[in-house]
Amino acid sequence: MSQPERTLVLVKPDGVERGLTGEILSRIERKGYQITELLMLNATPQLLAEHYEEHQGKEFFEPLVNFMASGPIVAAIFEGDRVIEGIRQLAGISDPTLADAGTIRGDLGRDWGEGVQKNLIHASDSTLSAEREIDLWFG
Ligand code: FUP
Repeated sequence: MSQPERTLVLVKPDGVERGLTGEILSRIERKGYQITELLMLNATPQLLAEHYEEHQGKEFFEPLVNFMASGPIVAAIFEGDRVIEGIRQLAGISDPTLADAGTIRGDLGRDWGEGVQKNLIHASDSTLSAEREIDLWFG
């Protein structure tokens, strides 16, 4: 039998600070996916630079890393068939002002007039990034 698909979810510092950790994890659990690992941590700039390596050099990179290092993050591994696509769908698009109602970012997120999108959740976007990111945060 093949391994169940896994993905990395981060409740970002804005989600933790606003008391939305339970709501966010609960939406994913209610969809039917299972948490197999869970931790709360303060991420170092080094970890965040690796996590967001594809964005190095972009204008939002430094504000993004500063934001992600600004408070505790809840990191989780979720598993289930097509969990990567499923959680990306639940999360909604990156821009929280424009994310569809019904999604985590659309229902709970907004713009705050800062140089970075505070959009509550990170979810891996492919099997390759899921394995890389799980290794980074839980390895
Ligand atoms: P996502 O896959 O939705 O997490 O989004 P990206 O990988 O494209 O971007 C990573 C993070 O960078 C986003 F969650 C928010 C932030 N970002 C900005 O702050 N400004 C931008 O113009 C693009 C992304």
